[in-house]
Amino acid sequence: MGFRSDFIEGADAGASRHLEGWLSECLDVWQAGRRGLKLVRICKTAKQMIMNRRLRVTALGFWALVSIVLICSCSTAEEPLNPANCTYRIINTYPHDQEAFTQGLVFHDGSLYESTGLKGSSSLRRVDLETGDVLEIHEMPDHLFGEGITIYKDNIVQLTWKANIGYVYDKDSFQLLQTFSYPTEGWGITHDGEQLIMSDGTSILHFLDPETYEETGRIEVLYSGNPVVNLNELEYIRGYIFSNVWLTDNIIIIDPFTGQVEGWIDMHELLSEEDQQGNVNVLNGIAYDSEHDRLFVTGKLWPKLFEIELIPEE
Ligand SMILES: [Ca+2]
Repeated sequence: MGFRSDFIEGADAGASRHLEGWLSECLDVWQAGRRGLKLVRICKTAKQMIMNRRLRVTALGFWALVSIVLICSCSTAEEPLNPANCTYRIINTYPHDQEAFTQGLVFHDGSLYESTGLKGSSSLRRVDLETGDVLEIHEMPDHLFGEGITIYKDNIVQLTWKANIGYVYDKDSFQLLQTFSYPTEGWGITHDGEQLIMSDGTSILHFLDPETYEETGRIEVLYSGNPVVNLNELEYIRGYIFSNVWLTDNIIIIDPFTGQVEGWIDMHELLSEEDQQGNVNVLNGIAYDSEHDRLFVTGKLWPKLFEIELIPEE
């Protein structure tokens, strides 16, 4: 989580105040200019650390470190994600297997990966985005209910709903490599490059070590001070956690450091009335193509999968 760890302590108080002021100014300027989400988040986090008086190196050293990161960030600044309330525009529409009770969705190296649920029809799939064809499938034992997936390095991690077991597969062969256990229900999972992030159907998001699968921390997701429960499928996108909220047509945008909901996306009109036939179930499934900045969403037993562009509300 970048500067999440408390690795700095004991800085000179005066220097800290100066640094805090500078970082606040930096934060305001960059937020106003919307010129780099990474930069804003680095400043924000650094400021929080100073406010918490958890510094462990000198302010001078910290200043140098931040400066280096800022320079690097400036040279690779990506379009900032605006975590405000958003509407959306449909960019592309693709076929989706209407037998797929979507519980996890990931886009990786040009392919879509999907986890499906329901006992007796749970699976892990690699799917052709354009055609919706299933290219590879691992069918789970009938007693298991598949849930979220994420791809970390060469592995696919798949949760199960109430079995308290996670499955780790080779991402290419789908060969089962290992299992691990967790005490809660398993709903959604994603990662930020350093830690796995898992939902369990409550308002809590768990951070897991991606090697040991041990919990390293957790946050409660809050909106206006109130817990947001039923957090479901997850996707980490440019510094924020996107989450489906079960039984709603909303996706929320969560600050992974504070747990605060920074934005809502109302998608109740995404699937047309004519497509809402048969057993169509709720919106669930968010995947992000980081290479081409494409955002995909679908739902359980939906006939279509959509690429959408977010449009911040004025
Ligand atoms: Ca996802």
